[in-house]
Amino acid sequence: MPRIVPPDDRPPEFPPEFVWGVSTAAYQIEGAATSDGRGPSIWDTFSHTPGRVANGDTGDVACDHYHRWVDDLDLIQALGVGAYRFSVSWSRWLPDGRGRVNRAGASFYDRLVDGLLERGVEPWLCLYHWDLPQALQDEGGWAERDVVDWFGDYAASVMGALGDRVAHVAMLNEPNVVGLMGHLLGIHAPGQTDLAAYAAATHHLNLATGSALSRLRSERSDWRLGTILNLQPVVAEGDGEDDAAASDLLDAAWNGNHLEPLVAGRYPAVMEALIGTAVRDGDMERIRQPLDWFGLNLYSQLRVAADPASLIGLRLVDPPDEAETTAMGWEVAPEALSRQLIDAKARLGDVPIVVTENGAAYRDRPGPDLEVDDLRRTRYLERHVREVEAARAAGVDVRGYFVWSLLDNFEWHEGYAKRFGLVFVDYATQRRVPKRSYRWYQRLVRDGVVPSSADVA
Ligand code: IFM
Repeated sequence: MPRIVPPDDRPPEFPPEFVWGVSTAAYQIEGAATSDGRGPSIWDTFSHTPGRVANGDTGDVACDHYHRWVDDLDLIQALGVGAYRFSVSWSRWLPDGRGRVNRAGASFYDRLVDGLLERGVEPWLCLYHWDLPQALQDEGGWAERDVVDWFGDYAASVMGALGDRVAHVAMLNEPNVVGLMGHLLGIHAPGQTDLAAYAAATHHLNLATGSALSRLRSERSDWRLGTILNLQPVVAEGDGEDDAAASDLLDAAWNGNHLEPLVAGRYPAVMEALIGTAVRDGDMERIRQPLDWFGLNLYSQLRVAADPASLIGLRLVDPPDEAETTAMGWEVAPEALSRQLIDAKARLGDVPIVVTENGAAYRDRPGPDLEVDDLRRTRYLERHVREVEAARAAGVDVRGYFVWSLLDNFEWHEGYAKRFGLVFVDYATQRRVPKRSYRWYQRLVRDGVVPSSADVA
């Protein structure tokens, strides 16, 4: 696909109503894993299993946000963003996954929401960011069809309590990662490597999304309901027919398995035989629901080649030597963002799109006072925001952009070594120190014009 260039060389500009935000997730920042009646989640179990997470790291303490949320909200306010996307920990809300609400846990989110509103920051609430209650995993988790109702009841409970102050709600964050990494590759919780579990979980994640969307919509018409997918363009290395087939398969597994059911009420053709085993009459209609907004998370692109020796006939290809990569090994490919936005518009039609995550991990080297001159992250963000501008200029209705992440945090199976924050966290003392990228973003949000990363110290 050709590179998209803005129509002229004027500085990119964003209108005042454009939503600037930062994103986090409960298990990655809250800590307080056993405080105030929180029940265990699959990530507690997984991270406490030796060998699962780098360095033996767990989310037990993380950024201790559960106790330091006031300071963290002050950092958000000083950043100047209009919105903060956070997730609710299902097992903090419902320790057993269903039934009894944990009042102390629920009141944490109550105070958080009030604290945001007092600071003029709009809460964007994500109902599920990967931390399924362990009690529900013990009954089959996402591979068990009952999870659709468990999730719907939990969603209704959270929104029943917070929905008088929270309008923007996302159902799930990145169900493709939950399915692929959690149930097929086993590198995320619950650590399964089971094709049947993957197929069932994939379908139940979609069904839970659609069912909760329609349930919440029937309860209140002024909630702005959406969901969040991680989509990445797939690039075939090689031009053989088998490379094209490999690319189609990866595109279906990574992107299509969740986007196509949502917008078109069907699975990608190459996936139908596998996932169809979990589908019952009427399911696809339940999944295909109108959205008030669609959340796109994008970090990079995927390169793939045919590989007859692999079980599934493909292998991921490393970026070329000359390509710039982040500490995750992900290729820096800003143009993937405008391409993906344009592609998403083609599939979603008029649904407004919000970039709900974009950011980069680097090996930040703090100075003597822990200050971090993260020019590479700042440059990464600058280049990606320019692609958002390019996509808008090309007619895509992008309404907002959220940086991942406010704080350095627990990066799942990579532990704490991978830092994505605009704010450096010294885990020994829990001291927070804004990085150069924080100041750069502060200026962008203030002016609505993309500053050059070189101009912000
Ligand atoms: O940290 C994660 C986040 O939880 C989901 N999206 C990708 C981020 C970086 O890996």
